[in-house]
Amino acid sequence: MNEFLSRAEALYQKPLMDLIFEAHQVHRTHHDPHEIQKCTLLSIKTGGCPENCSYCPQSAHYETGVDRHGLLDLGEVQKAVNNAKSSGAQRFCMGAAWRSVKDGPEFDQVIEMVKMVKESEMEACVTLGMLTLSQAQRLKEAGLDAYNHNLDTSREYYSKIIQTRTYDDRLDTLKSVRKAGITVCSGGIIGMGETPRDRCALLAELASLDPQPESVPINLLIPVEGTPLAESESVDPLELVRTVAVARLLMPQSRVRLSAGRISLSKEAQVLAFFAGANSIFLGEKLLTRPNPARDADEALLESLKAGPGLTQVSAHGSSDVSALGSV
Ligand code: SAM
Ligand code: DTB
Ligand code: SF4
Repeated sequence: MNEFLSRAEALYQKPLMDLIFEAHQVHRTHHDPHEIQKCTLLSIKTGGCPENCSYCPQSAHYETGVDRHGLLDLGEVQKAVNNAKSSGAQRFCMGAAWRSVKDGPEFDQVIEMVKMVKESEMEACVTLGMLTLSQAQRLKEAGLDAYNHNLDTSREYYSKIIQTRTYDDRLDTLKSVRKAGITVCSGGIIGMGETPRDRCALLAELASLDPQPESVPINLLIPVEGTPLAESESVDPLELVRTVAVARLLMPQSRVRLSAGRISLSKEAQVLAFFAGANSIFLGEKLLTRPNPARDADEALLESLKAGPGLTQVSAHGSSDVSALGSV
């Protein structure tokens, strides 16, 4: 852990150009720099959660105006799975606002949902709160590929954000997930008032998991009215880029997901985050309860990564044929 922490701190403080250059080189050695994984999110059980995570619109501790909804039925999930598949999603992630999984008919229904996702040949991921080893084993048998459970922030800052369960509870769940042979998806949030040192400590904590998480979601706080973090100061997008770059360097093989908060980022900031090592996003106009970029904005984002436009194109100022320039 300490070795990762000192590395993270040294990297985070580097001149930005050096940091992203280094991160991009490592990115290219381990990943196809042209490929961005497309994931879709579905909230299968919304609101009324007994935990008090200070950022979360779904916590029952705060008045946030989120409409509570019990577990979706299988027909509703099938529709969402079909839509995701036809829009080109590779991974389908389902989230439930639970403190922990309880054995019984609701968990049985989630098992059926996982099987549905697998039948449509997408990767299946769920995030259901805390989990025991036997529950993880049942999810694995149903075909689950990944379990998302975030550490969220540094061990030191965590108790300022959540008081209803501990950092070690989270690490225990990740242990069960790993032991059951499910891949680990774990990351955090930036913009909750943490220091750059907290960001480094979070990344060091994730990097010291052995093996390292296969997926690392980096969420930018979406401040939600009614939560204790509603008035949080927004983070400079370049701090997010730094965080992504350090994640890439500490965890060369992991997929780094630019998760919540893309809606507040320019196309250019997102492209810079991809250059620094992010290679996964959520598509679709809603995350769990909060908005995500519109479909046309994301199409434009992904299009902008492809080969450059032809040299003859119509600009706002009319036709500009570059091949004609030489003859002026
Ligand atoms: N209840 C489960 C749990 O906490 O493990 C799963 C759902 S929970 C909503 C999944 C993750 O969403 C959280 O760990 C947090 O990182 C992220 N999240 C929730 N609210 C957010 C917000 N307002 N801004 C950014 N990320 C948020
Ligand atoms: C993750 O790290 N981010 C996603 C996913 N894992 C489940 C969730 C983001 C939620 C944003 C707030 C909302 O939509 O309610
Ligand atoms: Fe509940 Fe998860 Fe929200 Fe925390 S983040 S309040 S556990 S839904």
